[in-house]
Amino acid sequence: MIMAAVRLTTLTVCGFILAVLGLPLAAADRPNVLVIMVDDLGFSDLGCYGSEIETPTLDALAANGLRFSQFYNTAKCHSSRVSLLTGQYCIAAGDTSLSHAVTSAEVLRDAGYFTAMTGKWHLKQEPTDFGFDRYFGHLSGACNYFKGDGTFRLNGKPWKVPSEGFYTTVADVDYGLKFLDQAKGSAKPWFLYVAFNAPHAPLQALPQDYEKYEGRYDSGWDAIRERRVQRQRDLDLLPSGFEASPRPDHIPAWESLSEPRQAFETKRMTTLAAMIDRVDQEIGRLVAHLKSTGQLDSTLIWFVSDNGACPYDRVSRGIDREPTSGDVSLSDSTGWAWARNTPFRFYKQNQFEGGIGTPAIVHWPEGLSIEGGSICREPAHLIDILPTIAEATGAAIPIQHDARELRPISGQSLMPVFEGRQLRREQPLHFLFSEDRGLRDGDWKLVSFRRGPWELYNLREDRTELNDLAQAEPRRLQAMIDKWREMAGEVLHATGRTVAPVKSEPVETHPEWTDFSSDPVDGVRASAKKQMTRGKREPKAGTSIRARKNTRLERRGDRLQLTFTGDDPGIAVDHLPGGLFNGPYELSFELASESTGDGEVFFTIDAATSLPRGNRQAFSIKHDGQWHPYSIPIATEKQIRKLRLDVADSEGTAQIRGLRICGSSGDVLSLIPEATSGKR
Ligand SMILES: [Ca+2]
Repeated sequence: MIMAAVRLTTLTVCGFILAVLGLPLAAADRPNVLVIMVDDLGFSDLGCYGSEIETPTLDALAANGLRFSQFYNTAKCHSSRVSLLTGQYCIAAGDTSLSHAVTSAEVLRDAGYFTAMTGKWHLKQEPTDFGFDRYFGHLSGACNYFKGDGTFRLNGKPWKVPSEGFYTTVADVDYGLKFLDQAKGSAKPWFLYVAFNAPHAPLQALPQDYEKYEGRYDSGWDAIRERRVQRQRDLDLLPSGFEASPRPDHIPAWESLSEPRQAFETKRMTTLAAMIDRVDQEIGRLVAHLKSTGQLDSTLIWFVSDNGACPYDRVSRGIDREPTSGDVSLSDSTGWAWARNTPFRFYKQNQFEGGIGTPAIVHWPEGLSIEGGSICREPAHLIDILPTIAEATGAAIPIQHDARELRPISGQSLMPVFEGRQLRREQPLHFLFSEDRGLRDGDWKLVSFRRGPWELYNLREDRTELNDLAQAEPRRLQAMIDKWREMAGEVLHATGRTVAPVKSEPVETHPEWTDFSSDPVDGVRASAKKQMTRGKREPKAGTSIRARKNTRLERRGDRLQLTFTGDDPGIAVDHLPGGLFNGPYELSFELASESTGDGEVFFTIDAATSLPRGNRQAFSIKHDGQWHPYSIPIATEKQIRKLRLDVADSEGTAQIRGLRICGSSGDVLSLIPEATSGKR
C-alpha cells in the first residue's frame, strides 16, 4: 500500500485507520463487492474494448466507471481463479489446493460479510470449504451449458441439473439473485463472486441469442479483426498509432477457406457472440437488481476474464446442426481466437498480450473519485484484486492460519488508481503457466512461448509485441531473465520443469491449434489429427487403459509414458472385468512425475455411471521426476467397474509402473503387468 501518496476519501481514511486498529468499519460504510469473472473471453470481445458483439450493460458500467488498458490475468483458467481469490501467484498460493493462501471470501467473511459464489470453481474441494457461506455451480472446469455435469453443488450438497429449461449462464445469476436476497436478510454487507463458464467451450447458445447473431460473421475473421482494430483506435484504449499484429502463418486467410470450412467457422463465431451477449444480459439482471434496491452506487463491481480467447480446437459434435441444445457442442477455433484477441498475438495459456490481456472494468460511483469512463493505462493484475477489496472494505488479510502455511500476497491495492493517482508497482509482474513464461517490469516485457527462446519487447512503444529487442538489448534481457528466475524461486516457489532453461530453437506451433488442412469432421478431434490419433492408442497388453483428454499415452515395456498437453489429463479404465474380487481395494502404483497438481482417483461400482460421477479420492503427488510409490484406498464393499486416475492438472509428463488393484484379502488385478520380454 502506498497510503502516503493517496488523496484519501472519507471512506479510505476510515478503512485505513480502522483496519490498523483491527476494528471493522460500520456496516453502512462498507461497500458490497461483486466480482464477475468470465471464461476464455478475448481482449476485444466487449463493445467497450472494440467488439461488434452487443454488450450494453458492461459498456454502461465502463462508461460510468473505470476501464484498464493493461490488466493482466494468468492466461489460464485455474491459475487465474487462484490469483483472483488469493492475491498471490498460483504456484505460490499452493496451486489448486490453496494450501498457502486465504481467499477473499475468508477475508471478507471474517470481516463480517455475507459471502456467496455462483458458477465455475475449478479448484480443489468446494467454495464452501474456502469461506463462501453460499455456493451454487459446478466444480468442474467446463460442462454442457444445457445439461450440466455431475459436479454441481448447492451449498456443499450435490445438486441435480434439471432435464429441461436449464442453461448455466442464466442459472448462475438466478442463484446469485437468490443469495443477494438472503444477504439482505442477514443485514450484513455482502460479497458475491460470479464465475461464468461462458464463453468457454463447448460452444452452445440459447436459440434466441444465436438467432440474433446469424449472418453477422459471414465476412470472416480478417474483416472482423480489421473492424475491431478500427474500433479500438476510436476508443483510444491503446497507444495512438499502435500496430495490430498481422495474421500468423498458422491461420489461413478467410477467403482461402473451403465453403464447408467457412460455414462451420461462421457457426462457431455466431455461437460465441451469442454466449457473450447472454453474459451481458445476465449481468444486466444483476445490475437492475442493484439499481432497484438502491445498492448500485455503493457496490464495488469488478469485471475480468480469466484468460484470452482459446485456440484449442478439440472435438465438435453435431456440426451440421445449430448449437442451440445440449446435443450439439462446437469447439474453439484458432482463427477466431486470433480475431477475438485483437490487436495482440497469441492466445489462452501463452504469456503474450493475447493470452494475458483482459478487459477489466470497475464500477463504484461512491468509491471512485475519477471521472466516469476513465481509462487506467498502468499495468495491473488479478493479484491486485484481493488487496484492493481489503482496503476498500477495511478488512484485514491475515498472515497466519491454523491449517495453512501462508505466503505473502504479491498483489497491491489499486485504490490509488481509483483516486486518479499513479500506482507505484513494488515488484515486476511475474507470469508462468506450464511452459509459457513472462515478466512485466515497467515498460518492458520478457516473454517465452512454450519454453522457446526468450523475447524482449518495449510495450510503451510496441504493445502488440512485434519488434523483438532480445538481440539489441542483451544486458536488459539477461537482467530480466535473472529477475524472472529469482521471482520463480523466491516468490512462487516453483521447481522442476516449470523453471527448466528455455530451448535454443524457436517453438512455433501447438498440437491443439486448428488444423485447417481439411474440412471439419463431426465427432473427430479437429486439431493436429496425427498427434492425437497416436494419443488415443491403447496399450496392447493388460486391462484396457485409455488416455483421457489432453493425454498422449505410450506403452514402454512395463511402464506407461504419459504426455499431458492441456487441462485435466489422465488415464481411465472403462470396463473392469465382471467377477472381480470385492472391495475394499487399494489402487497401487509407482509414479515419476514432471508436472503440477494434486492427484485424483474417480471410481464407480455401477457400469452405467460415467465418471467423474461416482466417488472421488484426492491424494498429493511429488513432482520431482523421481519414482515414488502410491497406494490409494478405494472404499467400497462391492466390485469396482470403472476407474479414472488423474496425476496432473496441466501440461507435463509422467511415468507409471506397477499399476494394480489390490483387494483386502490379498487378491491383485495387475493393470500394467510386468514386461515379460525382458526389455525394460
Ligand atoms: Ca478460462
